[in-house]
Amino acid sequence: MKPAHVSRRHFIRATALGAAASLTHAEPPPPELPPLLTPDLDFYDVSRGTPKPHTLAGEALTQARLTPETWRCEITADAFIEDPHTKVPATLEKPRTLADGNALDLPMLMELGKKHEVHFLKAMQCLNIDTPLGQGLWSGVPLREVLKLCGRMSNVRRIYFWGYHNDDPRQVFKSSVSYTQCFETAPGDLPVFLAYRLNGAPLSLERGGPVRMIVPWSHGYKSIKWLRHIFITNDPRNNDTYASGNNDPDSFLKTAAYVDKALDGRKIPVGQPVFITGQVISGLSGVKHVEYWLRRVEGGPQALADDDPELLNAPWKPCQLETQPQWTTVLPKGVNPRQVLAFDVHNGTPLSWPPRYGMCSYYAMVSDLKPGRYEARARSVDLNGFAQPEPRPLQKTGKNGIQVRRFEIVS
Ligand SMILES: Nc1nc2c(c(=O)[nH]1)N[C@H]1C(S)=C(S)[C@@H](COP(=O)(O)O)O[C@H]1N2
Ligand SMILES: [Mo]
Repeated sequence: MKPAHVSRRHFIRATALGAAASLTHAEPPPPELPPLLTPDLDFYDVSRGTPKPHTLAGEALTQARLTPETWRCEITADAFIEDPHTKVPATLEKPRTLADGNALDLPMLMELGKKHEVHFLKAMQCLNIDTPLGQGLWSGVPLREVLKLCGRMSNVRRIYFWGYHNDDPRQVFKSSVSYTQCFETAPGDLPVFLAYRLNGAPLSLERGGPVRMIVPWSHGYKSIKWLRHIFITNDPRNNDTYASGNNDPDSFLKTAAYVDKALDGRKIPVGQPVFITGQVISGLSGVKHVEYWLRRVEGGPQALADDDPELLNAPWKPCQLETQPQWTTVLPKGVNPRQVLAFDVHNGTPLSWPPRYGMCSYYAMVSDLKPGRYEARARSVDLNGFAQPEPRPLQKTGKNGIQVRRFEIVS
């Protein structure tokens, strides 16, 4: 996408809104939208463990090696074989262990960052929670560069990793990627990386600092916080913590529109416009547009399945996507938009909008509603033309059901 095209589109959009506003002078400006970069501590926190690792302090925190000075990550190889899954074990020329005093530490990782640092704008989304957790600019070093510190390796088919878990094996939260996903990133595509900064500042303890894994294309469960062990194995099986929860542990982020809860239960005086707002995540299949549907209802709430003919044949209307910002003013100082993965290296704007595996806000304004009860729904349509939640028959690869908010117009 060329910059001239982007700015022209924005110009048209702004003018169209402006013209509408001047015709009916009572119309309010577009609603205030949340920031594109969620502040670190405003993320919705999804952490297991008792106590939660980020509540540790003082001596306990140091013991857990969760301060920048004490952080260490071991890198070892799986010495076991298990017929028929593995016939020869994985090997690593130079494992990195606490016992040998050569485990990966923060200065080593930052040193690698001088040459290999990557930045990625990622929406964090739990596979099992129907609201985005936040979006940030994550910075760090690709996992493949870190593994190169261990010399020659052989018979590796999967890379497991896990975080601090109160030294209680039952609390371990672990995940994995395949050898190919780790090492064979297409040029300009998205590598798995060890993140040490979020929005330009050191990663907070709550977000998984000092160092967390980021798997750009996946739901949050792959992005292990308080990273402390990387384990290469010749076992091709996925042993993610989420695999045991009946999820698809190799799924991708889903294209999905979420509707803000603020509309729920509101009583809006007749004559006042209604804003439907929310956020849309661009998953594997991208976003073509977001659309909404208002349904007038009598009495109490009634469920409507996502494949109900009434819903499928409803008069869905287009929403506006938030316009792109001036990226240089939004990104942290020192991060050039042209260096951000999935941004155009020439003009510094995302290759798609919203960026792939990122999100932006959308909104629609409705006026002239008659008094009564209403249901507001929104859904995304992906670049294949599939309306949410298609094409999946099940939700175990990530929530993207159609959300509903109920409000009333009162006279
Ligand atoms: N060590 C560890 N990493 C973890 C988790 C955890 O409980 N422990 N939760 C995971 C899940 S299920 C999600 S959705 C994300 C949430 O990230 P956030 O708390 O930064 O929003 O972290 C992931 N990483
Ligand atoms: Mo999650």
